[in-house]
Amino acid sequence: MVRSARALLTILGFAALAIALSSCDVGGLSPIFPTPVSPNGQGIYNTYIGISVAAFIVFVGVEAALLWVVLRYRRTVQPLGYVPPQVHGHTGLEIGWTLAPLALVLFIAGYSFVELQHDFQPISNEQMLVVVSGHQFGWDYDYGNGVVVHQEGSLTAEVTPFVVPTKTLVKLQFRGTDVIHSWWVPAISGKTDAVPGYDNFSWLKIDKTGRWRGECAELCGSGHASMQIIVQAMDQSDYDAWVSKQKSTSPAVSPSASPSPSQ
Ligand SMILES: [Cu+2]
Repeated sequence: MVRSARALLTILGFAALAIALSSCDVGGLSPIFPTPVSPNGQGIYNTYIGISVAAFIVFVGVEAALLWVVLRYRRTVQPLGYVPPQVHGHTGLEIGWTLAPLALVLFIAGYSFVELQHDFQPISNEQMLVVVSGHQFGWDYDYGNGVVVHQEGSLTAEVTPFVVPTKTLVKLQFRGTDVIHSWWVPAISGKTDAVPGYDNFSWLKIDKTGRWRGECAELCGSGHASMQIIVQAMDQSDYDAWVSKQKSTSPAVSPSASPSPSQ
């Protein structure tokens, strides 16, 4: 009776936790992995799913073995004074349960390492380079053609999007101007640290138009929460129009040739 009450309480507890988690929306990023839109985001997604499946199989196997031993060999079904077979020091078992987890962990390490090399090395076949600088508190995107996007904004304010053309391999070069920040847009790429004095690299290639959210993933000071990120992918023609609009409105690119009207 006590046992079934305990089991019921456990089930109710898990159910409450599941309901609480499913309804929690604090306005941040979704706790569920978004649909990847860049090949590196897809690679990270596949790695995540692959490791999760292996972890789930191990979890179910271990729990099943545990339950089987607990139920099959429980004291009430054994004769009085029963002592189970002793396997302490069994060489085969010792080697088996050392090597199997080791092999699994080494496989996960190797698989992840290859994926990370693919995502965070400076590529050389890019069609476009953008230098992304993190500062307290915002991001600057330097396109190298005079266009610089300043991105600052909180969850409640409008965030200026970092605009990229679709179907274009964009190399991203990250740097920090004060402290360490981390550029993270889950649907596009993994977290990439923007470090003062040291450049990190990633890339993106988005085939469809749309907007994706991200945020700074490294606690960098009191305005950390305002380092929201929006990446917007536009068709090439829309992108070209956007670039010329930026150039015409940016004082750094086209300084006014006419004298100032005010003296
Ligand atoms: Cu930051």
